[in-house]
Amino acid sequence: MSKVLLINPAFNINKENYDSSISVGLLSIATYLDFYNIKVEIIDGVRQKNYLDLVKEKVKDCDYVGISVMTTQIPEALELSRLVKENNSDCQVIWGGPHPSFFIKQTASHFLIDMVCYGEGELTMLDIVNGKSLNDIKGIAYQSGDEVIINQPRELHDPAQMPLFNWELVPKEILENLHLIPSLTSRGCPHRCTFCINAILKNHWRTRTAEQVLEDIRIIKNKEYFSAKGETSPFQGGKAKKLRFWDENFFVDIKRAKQIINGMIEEDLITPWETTVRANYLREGMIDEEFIKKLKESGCYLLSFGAESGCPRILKKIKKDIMPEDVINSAKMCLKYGIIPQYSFMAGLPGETRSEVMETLELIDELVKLGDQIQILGPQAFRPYPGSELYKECLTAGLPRGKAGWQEPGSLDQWGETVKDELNYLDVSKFPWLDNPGFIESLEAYVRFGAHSIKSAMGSTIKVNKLLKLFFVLLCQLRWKLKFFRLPWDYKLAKRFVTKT
Ligand code: B12
Ligand code: SF4
Repeated sequence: MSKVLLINPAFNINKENYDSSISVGLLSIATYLDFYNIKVEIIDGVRQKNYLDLVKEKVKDCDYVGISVMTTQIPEALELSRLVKENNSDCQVIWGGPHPSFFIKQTASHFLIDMVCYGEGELTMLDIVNGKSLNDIKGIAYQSGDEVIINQPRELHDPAQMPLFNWELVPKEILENLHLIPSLTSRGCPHRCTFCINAILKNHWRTRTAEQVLEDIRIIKNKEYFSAKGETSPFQGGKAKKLRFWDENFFVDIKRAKQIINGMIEEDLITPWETTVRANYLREGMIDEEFIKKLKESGCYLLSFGAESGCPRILKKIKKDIMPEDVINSAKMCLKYGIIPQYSFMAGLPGETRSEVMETLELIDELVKLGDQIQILGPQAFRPYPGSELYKECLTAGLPRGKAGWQEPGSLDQWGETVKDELNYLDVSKFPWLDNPGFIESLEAYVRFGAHSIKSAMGSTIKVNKLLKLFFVLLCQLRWKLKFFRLPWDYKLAKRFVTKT
C-alpha cells in the first residue's frame, strides 16, 4: 500500500503567533486520503522542532511526498525536495498550494519536482496515489521530455461530501499548542475583489451543511488534547482556546449561518469563536441587530473585516463593493454588542496617490477613535499575484516617471532567490509603480504603535528592548497626531532592532 508524507516547509522568517495556527490545507488532504485508507502523515516545519530529521527518517519508506508552498516558502521547499530525493530517489515529489497554482509551468519544469498539483488537492492527490494514469488526472502538471504537460483543471469539490477533519492525523505537539482551532465550514467566496486569491483562482462559494458544522464543533469540544489540564472543554478555564471558522466568507448564506448559530446556542455548543465577514453584510436582512445579538450569545468575540482602503476610488478599482461608511457602520454595530471588530488595510496599489493613502489613514483614525479595542492590521503594502488585472497593471501601466514595469522572476530558482530574505512575499522597495516605497512600508508600524493608546502599543509582542520600544512608540504617537509620515528614519532604525526569530 502507498505511503504519503505531507509537509509544510518552515517559513523563511518566523513571526510571533505562527504556532497558534496550522496548515489547514494539508490537514484537509490528509483527512481525505485517510478516509480512503491511504497511509498518510503530516510534518510541519513551521511548528515542529527537528522537522528535517523527521523528514529524513520518514521519507525512507515513502512513495509520495506532497509539499505545500506559498511563494515565501520556495527556498525551504526546494531544499526539502532535494533532501527527499537524496534519501529516497524513488519517492515522487509533488508540489501544491498557492505558488504552484499561480506558476504552474515554471514550477513543474523544475528538475527536483515530479508533479505539480494546482488548485484543490484532496481529490487530485487521491488519484495520484491510487496510480491513475497521468493523462487522466485533472489538476496536475508535469514535465515530459522537453515539454510541460498541463492537464485540464479539476472541478471544485463539494465540501458537504468531504469528511470532517481527522485531528488524529496532526502531530500531538501541534495540537497541544494550537490556540485557534479551525473549523472550515465553506470554501471560496462569491465576490470579485481583484487582488484576492479567491477571485483570481475562481474559487466559487460552496458549503458544508449546518448539521456537519455543529458535529465538527462537538468533536473538537470532546478532544482531550485541546483542553488545558484540569478543564473538561478546550473552551473553558484560564487557558481557554478559541475556535475560528476558517472560511473566506462565513456569512454568504445567512439562513445557513443562522442555523449554525442557533444550533450552537440550543445544543450547548457555546464557544468563543471568530471569523471573517464583509463590512456591508452588517445590515437589515443580513447581520442585523437581532442576529448580531445571537452571534454574541453563541460566543462570537471577534469579527475580522477586509476594509482595504479609505478611498472610494481605490475601493471601486479593486471591486471591493464596499464603501468607507460600511466600515464605520460595522465597527459601531460590533462595539455596541461587545464584539471586537478587526480591520485589515493595504496601500501602494498601482496608480494610488499619496493623498489616497492618507484617506486610508484618516479612516483608521476615525475607527480607533470609536474604541481602542478595535484592531487594525496593516496597512500592508499591496503585493500583486499573477492572473489578476492588477498584476498586469504592475507589469506595464501606471508607473511613475516613465519607469519600466516590474520584472517578474523567470524561473522557480529565481523566485527562490527573490524571496529568500522576505517576510512579506516581495521587497516593496523594488516595486517600480511606487513613487515612495519607504512611506508605504513604514505605515504598518506607524499605525500599530501610533494610532492606538500608548498602553496597547506597548503591549504588542514585538521582541525588542523595552526602553527602545517606548521611545519608538512615543515618536509614532507624535507622528500619528501630526499625520506626518515623511522621512521614516525612525522606522528604518527600529526595524534593525527587532529580533527575527
Ligand atoms: C491560514 C493562512 C496562513 C497561516 C498558516 C499557513 C500555513 N501554511 O501554515 C499563517 C497565518 C501562518 C500564514 C502566513 C503567511 N501567509 Co498566508 N494565508 C493563509 C490563508 C488565509 C488561508 C490558507 C488556508 O488555510 N486555506 C484553507 C485550505 C483548505 O486551503 P489551501 O491552504 O489553499 O490548501 C488547498 C490547496 O491550496 C491545495 N494545496 C495546498 N497545499 C498543497 C500541497 C499539496 C501536496 C497538494 C497536492 C495540494 C495542496 O489543496 C488544499 C486543500 O484543498 C491564505 C489565503 C487563502 N485564501 O488561501 C493565505 C495565503 C496563503 N498566505 C499568503 C501569504 C503571503 C502569507 C505570508 C507571507 C504573509 C505575511 N506577510 O506574514 C505569511 C508566510 C510566512 C512567511 N514568512 O513565509 C498568501 C500566499 C500568496 C503566495 N503567492 O504564496 C495567501 C494566498 C494570502 C494572500 N495574500 O492572498 N498564512
Ligand atoms: S470578499 Fe474577501 S474573500 Fe471574497 S473575494 Fe473579496 S477579499 Fe476575497
